[in-house]
Amino acid sequence: MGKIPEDHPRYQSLVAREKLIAAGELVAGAGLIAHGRGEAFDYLLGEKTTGPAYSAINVAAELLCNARQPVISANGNSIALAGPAIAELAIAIPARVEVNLFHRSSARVSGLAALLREAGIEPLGERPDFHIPGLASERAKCSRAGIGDADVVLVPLEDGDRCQALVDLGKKVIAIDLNPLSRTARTAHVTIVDELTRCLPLLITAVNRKKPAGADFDNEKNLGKVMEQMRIVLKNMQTRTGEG
Ligand code: PTJ
Repeated sequence: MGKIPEDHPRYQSLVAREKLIAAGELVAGAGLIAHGRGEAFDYLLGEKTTGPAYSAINVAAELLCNARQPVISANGNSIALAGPAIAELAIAIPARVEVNLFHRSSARVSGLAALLREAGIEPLGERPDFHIPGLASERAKCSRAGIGDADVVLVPLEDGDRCQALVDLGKKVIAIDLNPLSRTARTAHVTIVDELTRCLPLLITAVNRKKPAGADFDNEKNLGKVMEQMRIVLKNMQTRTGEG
């Protein structure tokens, strides 16, 4: 990783980019594009965890802790950006982690699994023995002992088709996605609209606290509140630049 000065105003963002680049082919080419889209939405959130994201984090923590078989589905971007935090979350819940890729190759799966082993957990995903019905992409290939039998699945940086397929299979889906307009965000039962590396430590804290989050969470309404936050950020920007 090139030396990034810690006082650079965009330090965190530059570190994230370097991590994705340093992962080489373990991150899909399309993963870099997906990251850029995420960054654009993060600007609209003021690059901060919002109130609605905190609500979703608390509900997600409760769902994961109360699940019969919680599973964290991890892809190239999520492991390159946050492998150790994913491992820490899995241990805290406790949950299994499954490497599940859209752009699947055995080299990528085993390389990403090795990164998770370095982070201290034994992941699933290298020997798929279950097929998610109704899904044409390679993401359909998964493990019965993981996503196949899971009742709650946490999916950071998801593609909308698989989110829908998991919901159709009767699973509770928690998404982490900076884009509140995405199909994933709108299909999941609980969507944390926040940056992955920013919200994982908060999710770990919420899991460890084990505080009931309340049963009246409505994902659609919560997404509406996120969009309202974006509107406020834009309005404040306009005012600051004298265009308001
Ligand atoms: O590793 P693979 O082969 O499984 O491929 C992974 C990618 C990311 C290429 C694949 O899942 C994909 O194409 O995803 P999408 O459909 O582009 O969706 C990614 C979503 O994640 C977008 O809505 C982005 O806004 C969002 N996103 C990107 N970076 C982050 C993020 N959300 C939270 N934190 C981020 N760091």
